[in-house]
Amino acid sequence: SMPSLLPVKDDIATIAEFLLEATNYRPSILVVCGSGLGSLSKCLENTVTIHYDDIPKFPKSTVAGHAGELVFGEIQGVQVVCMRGRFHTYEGHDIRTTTLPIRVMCMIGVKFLIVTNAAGALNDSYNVGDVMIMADHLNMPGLAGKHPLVGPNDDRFGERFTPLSDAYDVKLQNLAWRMAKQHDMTDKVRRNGVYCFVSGPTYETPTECRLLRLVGGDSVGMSTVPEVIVARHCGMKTLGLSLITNKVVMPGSQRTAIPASHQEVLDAALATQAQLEEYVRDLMIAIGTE
Ligand code: CYT
Repeated sequence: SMPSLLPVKDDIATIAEFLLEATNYRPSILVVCGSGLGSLSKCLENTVTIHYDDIPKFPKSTVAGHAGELVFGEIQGVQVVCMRGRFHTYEGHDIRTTTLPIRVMCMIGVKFLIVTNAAGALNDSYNVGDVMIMADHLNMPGLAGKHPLVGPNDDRFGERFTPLSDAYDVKLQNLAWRMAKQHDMTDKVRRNGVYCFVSGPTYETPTECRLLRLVGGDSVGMSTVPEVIVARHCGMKTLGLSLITNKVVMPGSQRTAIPASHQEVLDAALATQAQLEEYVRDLMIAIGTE
């Protein structure tokens, strides 16, 4: 292969080395906690918490509802690391920065990504509190070149061209559906969902929502897709879950509809938290022991 143009020890390697020193955990699963979903780490035992501020070269998180820490721990012998707080491009981070933690976790041996987000429903049959199993995505900024893999390929992680037809692992989607049955959640877990990634920080206009719906979008949010792309580039298997926190406003309904707000998003997350914690805990166990 071509000699690497990158320095031998970059920020990713520096952070990975720091984390390998800071804990004996060697997690196989990374859980990225979306807005208001930091409690997904609550099920972990014997935890080691490391604040982003205390990690050399780690980006800084700026959004309310995002704590800004890594929680390492275990559940029934499965080692897991949770990111409580993620990085978004709308905070002003470079898109490569938003996905840097994924590569760090790849370097320390993580094989599975469970990525969660708070999202608006484009699909009118979805309700607030539903959990959408991601089957595909639409990367609006990515189609215009705002994409985390633009630039020289980093051969440490993967190849130049990454297929995304299998971005969301079918076995993990099926597992998530079986788990929904076990948890009596089939009325609120939605299969085969398409998540649309938009840049934010504004919520979408009614016409933008109609555009996304017309091409098959079921939910819309401001995260997740860059992380999934970088996870697939380095070969992680990915399960994506969207918590539906609001119904978007479509053209014609502005007079009666309530505009989206961050408080509404956090309130909806809070209302579903307890059930989602148990659901994701059992997914961690199932994925880690398979
Ligand atoms: N809601 C959300 N758009 C929405 O309507 N949580 C993200 C983006």
